[in-house]
Amino acid sequence: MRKTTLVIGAARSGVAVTELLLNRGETVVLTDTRASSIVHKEFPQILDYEKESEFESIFGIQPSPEILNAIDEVVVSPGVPLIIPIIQAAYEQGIPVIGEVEAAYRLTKTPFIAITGTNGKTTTTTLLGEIFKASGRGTYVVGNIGDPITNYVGSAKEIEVFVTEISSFQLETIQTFRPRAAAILNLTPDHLDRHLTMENYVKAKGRIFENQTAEDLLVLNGDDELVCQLGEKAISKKAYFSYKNKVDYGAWCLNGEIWINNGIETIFVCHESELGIIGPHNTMNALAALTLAYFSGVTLAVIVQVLKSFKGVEHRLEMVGCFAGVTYINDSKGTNTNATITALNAVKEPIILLAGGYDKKEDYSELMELVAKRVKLLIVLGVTADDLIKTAKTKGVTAISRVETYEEAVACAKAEAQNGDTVLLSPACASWDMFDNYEIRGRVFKELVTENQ
Ligand code: UMA
Repeated sequence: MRKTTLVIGAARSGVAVTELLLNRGETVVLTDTRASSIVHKEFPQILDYEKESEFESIFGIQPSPEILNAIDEVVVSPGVPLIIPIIQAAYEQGIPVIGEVEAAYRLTKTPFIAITGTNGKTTTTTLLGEIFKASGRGTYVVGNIGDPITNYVGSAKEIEVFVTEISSFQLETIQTFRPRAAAILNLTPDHLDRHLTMENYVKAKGRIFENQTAEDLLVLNGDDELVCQLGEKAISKKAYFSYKNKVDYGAWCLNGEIWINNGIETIFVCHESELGIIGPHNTMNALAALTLAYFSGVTLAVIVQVLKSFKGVEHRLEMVGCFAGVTYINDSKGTNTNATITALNAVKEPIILLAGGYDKKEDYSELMELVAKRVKLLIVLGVTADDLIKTAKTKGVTAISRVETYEEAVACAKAEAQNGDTVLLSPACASWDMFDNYEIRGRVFKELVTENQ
């Protein structure tokens, strides 16, 4: 009997899974609450699938639990909350519910290196991917970074590697996923609208090592108490990275020098000032990538060469340009308060900050304390605008402009900025109230900044 899979969510992950399963000769029912016209426009290949008898689509509604009668397995996209009725009904009926990461993992022999944490995932994953590529190994940089793993499962070879960014949403729906090396970069509150409590969020993150054995490597931030506590539960071989202390097995940066200890000897890596990415948070990302790469067998010479040449990623403290003496920085990937605090600490004053977006129920107090000290004008927009203004006022922030659109936000920043200022887009919120994702938000910002310059 042909296996029939219900794929929930027709965006990047769901469409990639659908294609993989159809290519394997399986039957797929693909659903999305978005209207079919929108889904078809974004993924025109679905029109071709719809001509085949092995494919059915249900768009524009939440599918009724009755359809589960014909379903063997459910594959859910990361952005779909597991509380929706169809998923709850599947759990009740004992129908397996997995995510795209698990679906990919089961169908490949290519090993995984997985990186999670609240902030720095994208930079660390990209950097590690560059290190592996420079070592000559076939490398796929995939996952939450924006490119589903299932896109490459059909073609990836066993000797190659998946360097994978993994979110808490994706970890919620793994079962057997076992990365040969994994890292937890840091843990601060994020996505509490979905996970509800910090405990649930941390638990989801900890699933990254639940299938690891003593042969697998787990790299932990030695300066983050919560990460260390969580790591105690792992049976994996542990390595640490630190900006504060030397470690017995792993890497550290002290007095501007980066070192690694492999359990036998301590080796000098390079000076912090030689890294291509700047700021203490980026040094931590570099230490994590160094530790993962070194203990996965990449030579130190290759690692050091890439650590020195890698200049960072799009939407993460990305320099857009300097116009009329004003520096514009795109940090659209700053989707939580901690990311924005990090960004504010990394750029030079005077600062005009653009913030606001989808409401993840975060507390903005700490952020606004910093805004009061470092920001000359706060421009807010999006669903969280009122909450941001309310908290900002309690912390003594007075220079606030509220706008409705990105056009208005950038126009306001351009009008107010003077020679020497930094205009920073770092919303502290997800983009989903106004955009499909933070990449589109960042690109819109960059277009508005650069037009007519
Ligand atoms: N939908 C339903 N029913 C629902 C809810 C949603 O049908 O009840 C539909 C939506 O209309 C949408 C789809 O389900 O079309 C959900 O898709 P998705 O949001 O999972 O989108 P993808 O394009 O598959 O993107 C996902 C990740 N998105 C999220 O986790 C929200 C992408 O991470 C990831 O790059 C991609 O898979 C490939 O692996 C983005 C992200 O914002 C970058 N991640 C969060 C973050 O980094 O903070 C976790």
